[in-house]
Amino acid sequence: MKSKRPEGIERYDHPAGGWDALKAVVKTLAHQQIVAQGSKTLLKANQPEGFDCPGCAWPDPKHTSSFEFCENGAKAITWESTAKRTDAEFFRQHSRSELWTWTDHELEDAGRLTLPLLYDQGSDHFEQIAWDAAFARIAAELNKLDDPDQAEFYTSGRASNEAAFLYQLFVRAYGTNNFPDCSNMCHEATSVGLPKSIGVGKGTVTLEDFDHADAIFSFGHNPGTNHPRMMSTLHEAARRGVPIVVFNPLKERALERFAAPQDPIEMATLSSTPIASAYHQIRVGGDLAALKGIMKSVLERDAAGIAKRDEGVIDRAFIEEHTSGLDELRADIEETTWDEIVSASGLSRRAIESAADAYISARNVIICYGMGITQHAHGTANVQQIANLLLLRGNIGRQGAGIAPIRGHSNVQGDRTVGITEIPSKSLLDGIESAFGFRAKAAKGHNAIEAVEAIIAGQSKALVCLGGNLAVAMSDPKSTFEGMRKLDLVVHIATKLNRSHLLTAKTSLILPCLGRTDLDTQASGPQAVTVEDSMSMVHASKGFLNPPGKELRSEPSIIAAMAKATLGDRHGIDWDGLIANYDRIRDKIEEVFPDFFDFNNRVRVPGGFRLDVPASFRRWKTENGKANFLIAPSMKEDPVFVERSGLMLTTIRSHDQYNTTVYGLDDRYRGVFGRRDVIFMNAEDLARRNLKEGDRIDIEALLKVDGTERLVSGFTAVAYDIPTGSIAGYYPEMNAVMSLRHFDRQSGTPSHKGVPVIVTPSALDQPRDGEEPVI
Ligand SMILES: Nc1nc2c(c(=O)[nH]1)N[C@H]1C(S)=C(S)[C@@H](COP(=O)(O)OP(=O)(O)OC[C@H]3O[C@@H](n4cnc5c(=O)[nH]c(N)nc54)[C@H](O)[C@@H]3O)O[C@H]1N2
Ligand SMILES: Nc1nc2c(c(=O)[nH]1)N[C@H]1C(S)=C(S)[C@@H](COP(=O)(O)OP(=O)(O)OC[C@H]3O[C@@H](n4cnc5c(=O)[nH]c(N)nc54)[C@H](O)[C@@H]3O)O[C@H]1N2
Ligand SMILES: [Mo]
Repeated sequence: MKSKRPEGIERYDHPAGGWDALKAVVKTLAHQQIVAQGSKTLLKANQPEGFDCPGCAWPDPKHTSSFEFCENGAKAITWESTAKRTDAEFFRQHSRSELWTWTDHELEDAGRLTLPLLYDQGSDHFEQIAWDAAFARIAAELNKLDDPDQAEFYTSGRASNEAAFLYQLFVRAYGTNNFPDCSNMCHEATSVGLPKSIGVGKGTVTLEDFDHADAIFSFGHNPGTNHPRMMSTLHEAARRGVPIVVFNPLKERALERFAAPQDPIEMATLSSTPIASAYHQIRVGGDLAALKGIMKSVLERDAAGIAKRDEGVIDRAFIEEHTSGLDELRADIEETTWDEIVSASGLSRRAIESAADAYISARNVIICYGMGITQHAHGTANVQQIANLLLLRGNIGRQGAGIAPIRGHSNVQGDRTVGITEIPSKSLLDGIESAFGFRAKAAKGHNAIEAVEAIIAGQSKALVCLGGNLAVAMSDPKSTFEGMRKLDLVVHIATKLNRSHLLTAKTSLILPCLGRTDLDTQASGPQAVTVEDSMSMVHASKGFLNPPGKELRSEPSIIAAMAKATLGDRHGIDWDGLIANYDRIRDKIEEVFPDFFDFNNRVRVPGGFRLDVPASFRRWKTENGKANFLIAPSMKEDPVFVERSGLMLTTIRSHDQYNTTVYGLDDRYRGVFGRRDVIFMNAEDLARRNLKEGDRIDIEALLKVDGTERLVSGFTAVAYDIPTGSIAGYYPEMNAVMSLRHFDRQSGTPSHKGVPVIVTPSALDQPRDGEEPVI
């Protein structure tokens, strides 16, 4: 007899996409009370004359003429263009303490923020404050600090280039480089790893390159959920017969098969297209080993070829002319045994050799990767091994080949390009000096982990957040929350209410801003902003919906007003002039960053323009002027872990969330409905612990980095197709088992995808003294 599955856990056999995706959109529109104005918005997303969808950073095809359907893009847009509002009455009714008891979903679902708010400790309520009074308050608090380095300025990756540029200008003029950024928790391993390998911290491919690829490799990203427009590209490639080789511990449905909602035949016949030609269910954290294994196989075959006097399989001419370090890499790979590779990756030698075959057989190869690669203690090393593998066959800097880090937030790459960085380069400081006449500080500031640690230690006293939900996105909410409550000043510029806003300090303000879909009108008329996608294309985005209220202001205008109030006429920057017409901000961006030459004209061409990525043209901006093969120190994510009988936890996004924004409680493709309190485990791992599916379990961090116990209790075990030794749970719920000290030492990226844990029957269900056991 088939055993009953836990509540809300079902088999989901449909392909990704298809009618279920269309149905999900209709449901979202209804839930957000979207009226005609809002539903038309969907048609303007990612059109040459429309706005940039805030859903992801996947590029738009050059000649978009038809609406590209994307379920999760639709969710992101309707979530922002909702008819729901939080107004003065809302905050009169609900105290801060009451709101704290709401779920993350309920907080954001209350609707768009419409008023500038100041928290009143006496009444425990947020109350409306006039904009000028808010700015005066912020200025007074910031100017009161002994040192500008006692303030932290966080950026989440939705901010436009214009907003981010003004923000970094304000913060540098104020006097610090403390720029914690969501990118520090995301693709920092790319930004730090690739410059040493290929001289630029960005991907080298364009969307057109996918049309010329002969094989595509995908490591650790889930496009069906997190960058669904990429599915059009993969769907097309699969239909052309291009092998798509996937490395992922979970069988993500969209990487298995996909029905394109744009394809009338697939929709009418309920058919779908297989996507992956080979699916390697790697152990969590096993990528370094798999990559070394593929390279080992490539080098072995090359040696065999040379012995037989053929030309081998690596690109000798390219390696000779363009690279350095192959001998060292070869020695490292030769030292790594197949036994080690097989045990660390969880894949058989044959499986790895078959991937090497696919790699060698293809003339042009693109490797795509996401958080499954970067959010590891060896995130930077992972990224560099991907670059090594590509370099072996000259797969960087020519058509149809290259490295494709799939970015997260829609403008996370742009924010970094226009100056959000805690480590300013000399050229950035020179640029600011020539455009604005002051020399900004050069000393390194704080990244995200360092900022939170400084807040917890009481060294930093003020926190300004340009969007995001830092406290919930970060590891170790217990310490993070406690730290933030001790601040003197906290300011959130935001569209929707979230838990970070409720961590009130001595002075706490929430400032409501316009989103991507909203019309932004300044003195010279309606304004457009610009963004940069994952493939370095910069284009304009113009909202057109009536803003949710009269009081809302644009992000650039809020930043400019904060700067003006704080700095007075220090440095003589004409903040009002810059805001009156965003073309003036773009002129200044161009002055600081010459790569944006002729910015205002080039961005008016539909589709925009591509920033220079020297490695795409085999210009290597590294210290030695070459592309470098780099060695990874070790394959073991965490040596302590290997010696004990723990499990490696990875944290993943459900289909119904955008980072800390929880749209709903379903994760359709994984067969989870109406809940998030589950842990995916291999049946053998359950049995070994005398557990069965449906049991309640506790998950505890194995590494007590600072002697602290970190655990979450009462989650439900779900038997799932995942390698033994690996388990998965949802972000952000699982952040409570993570220590702030567990991160990639090279890039500072938290190890969100490699947390050693132990799983035990839940203490909540254990009989206490004198109690009957719960059956
Ligand atoms: N709808 C939606 N879109 C989004 C987001 C969202 O939350 N919702 N977030 C945005 C942001 S900021 C980002 S950064 C991106 C994130 O996009 P992704 O990079 O796709 O992020 P994750 O969901 O964290 O999933 C990573 C994938 O890696 C796999 N994985 C986990 N551990 C490992 C491992 O050790 N090795 C390998 N090879 N794979 C592993 C997981 O099974 C999962 O399929 O998406 C962006 N777009
Ligand atoms: N365990 C674990 N932790 C993770 C991750 C993981 O995979 N696992 N992923 C990490 C990653 S990749 C990232 S990028 C971070 C995300 O960290 P953040 O970027 O800080 O978090 P978000 O959830 O994207 O922020 C959501 C909030 O942004 C605000 N917002 C939305 N749109 C706008 C806008 O247009 N303007 C402004 N000003 N505010 C807006 C809303 O108030 C909303 O509540 O989390 C990281 N944390
Ligand atoms: Mo991200």
